[in-house]
Amino acid sequence: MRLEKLTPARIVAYAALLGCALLGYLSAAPAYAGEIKAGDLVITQAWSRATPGGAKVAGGYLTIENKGAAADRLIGGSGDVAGRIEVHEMATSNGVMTMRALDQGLTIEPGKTVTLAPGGIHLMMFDLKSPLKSGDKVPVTLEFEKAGKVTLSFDVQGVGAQGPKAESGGMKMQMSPGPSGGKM
Ligand SMILES: [Cu+2]
Repeated sequence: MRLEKLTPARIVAYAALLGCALLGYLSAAPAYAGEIKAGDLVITQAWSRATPGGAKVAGGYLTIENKGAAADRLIGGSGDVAGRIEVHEMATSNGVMTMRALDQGLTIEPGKTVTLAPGGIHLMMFDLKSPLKSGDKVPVTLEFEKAGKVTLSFDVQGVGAQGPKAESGGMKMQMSPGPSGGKM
């Protein structure tokens, strides 16, 4: 009989295997480990880029999902890493890349997911106190109109990174197609 093969020892072995598979899955999906909930908002994929040379500015990128019934707004941020953090928008007009501060903040409509990414809307960190190095986790406090203050860490990637590391397929699907060819 086939069932004879399923000895207790074998069951333990299977369980161990399953455990390893699960662990492997978890470590391959850091997006979930880095998920931060604040009120109706779910924030994932907070990342930044290493700063070359003596650069005093850096971008901050993240994905914000609004699971609530009312709009919220990302107003700004603060952190020890930078003298000042603003919400910025980058756009190309007549072939020229321009960047401006969103004085009214960034609205996240209910039921919508907004991704801050290179080439589009981003957080701008000014007057960096020290260079960002790949592998760093930079704590920053974001301020939302309704959800209030939310502290998270930017995962610092390499200088030329265009996205957060180890994106799972599922997360990629949720990301809106940002403007192409963005530099930051
Ligand atoms: Cu900017």
